[in-house]
Amino acid sequence: MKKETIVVRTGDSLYQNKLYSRDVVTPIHLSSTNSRDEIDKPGMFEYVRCDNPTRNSLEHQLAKLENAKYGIAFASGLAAETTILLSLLKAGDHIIACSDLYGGTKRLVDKVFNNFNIEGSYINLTATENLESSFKPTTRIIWIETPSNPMMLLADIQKISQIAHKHNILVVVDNTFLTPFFQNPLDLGADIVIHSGTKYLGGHSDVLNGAIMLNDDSLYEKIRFVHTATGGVLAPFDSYLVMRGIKTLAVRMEAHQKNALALAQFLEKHPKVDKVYYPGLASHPQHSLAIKQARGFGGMISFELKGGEKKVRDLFSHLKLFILAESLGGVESLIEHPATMTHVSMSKQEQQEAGITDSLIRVSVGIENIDDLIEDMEGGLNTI
Ligand code: P1T
Repeated sequence: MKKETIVVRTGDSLYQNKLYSRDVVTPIHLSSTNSRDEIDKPGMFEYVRCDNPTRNSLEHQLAKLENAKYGIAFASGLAAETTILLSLLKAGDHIIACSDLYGGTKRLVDKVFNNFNIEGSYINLTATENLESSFKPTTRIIWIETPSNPMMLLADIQKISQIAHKHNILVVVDNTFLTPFFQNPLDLGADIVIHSGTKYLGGHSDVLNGAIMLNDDSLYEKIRFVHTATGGVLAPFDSYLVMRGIKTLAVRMEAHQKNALALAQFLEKHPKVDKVYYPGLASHPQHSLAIKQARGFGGMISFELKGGEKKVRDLFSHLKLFILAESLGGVESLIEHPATMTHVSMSKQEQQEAGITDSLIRVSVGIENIDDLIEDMEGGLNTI
């Protein structure tokens, strides 16, 4: 099945023709518990934290989307990340991640897991030549965002997986930015894919959720156990919202990408813009890797404005269509300042090392008419 069919049909396929009502759309099963015939004879479902028909339908669909054997739905992207770290690490272990990763992920490792003697190292994963020199005997996981948030750097999933596996290190890829519509990390050798489904999977800025997809049976058992044991699971109503969002993932991603490319090309030519970071531009240093490992470039752009934070504030105050807000991946265009918003939990020095300057702006390009978006941006840039 092609992605356009998977997004529309697989979520409901577990239920179609099976319920007495013959619903075309999976119902929201709100029951928090399920009856059984005898004490030792539960039915397929026992208790909502363990399994739920609506959530299971979404999980079935999540797996199909990433060409995976298993999908697991979480209450947030960070709940998914926490569950991976709790399932696979123990005190004394070490994890390597890209230097510009979502600030909340870095905070989770450095300010929560660090209390349990888990250590994080943050390195540039665009080059793989020196990767092995950053390995320690205790390194268990390489955590990749590609494209990374917010610098839009790419990491070669296939190469990194080959190197990591020689050392029995697991590769986790956060596929939030490209979504399974454009990129399937498991097919490139990664062990686990995670998503903040709050972004493109949900797609309408109205539901917090996270996902893990993977193939390995024993990793699945470990992660599923912690999912149930710690309880960061996705609620039935939210599972329904994510499934509803996924049905339009294919058309939305095409539209996001078309608009993002046009806006990136416009920004690249504007005299008040210093640099544009978008993997779909020929000027992106890893444009050829983007073409090699993904089927698209996505809808996220970052750019440097000339003139620093004051100019950024000026620009934001003149924009009418771009909404000043954190998050990304909804149908509406959002704009933000990583240094003071999404990545504020990083120290100034960490921001500098990651390339997050005071002039950096991140845009989640929506699916509005591109002429309106460019007119708004042009008006703002010409006024400051
Ligand atoms: O917000 P939550 O669903 O818990 O997901 C966390 C997360 C994980 N991975 C990536 C790449 C992310 O971008 C995020 C959340 N990011 C934002 C809220 C943001 O504005 O970048």
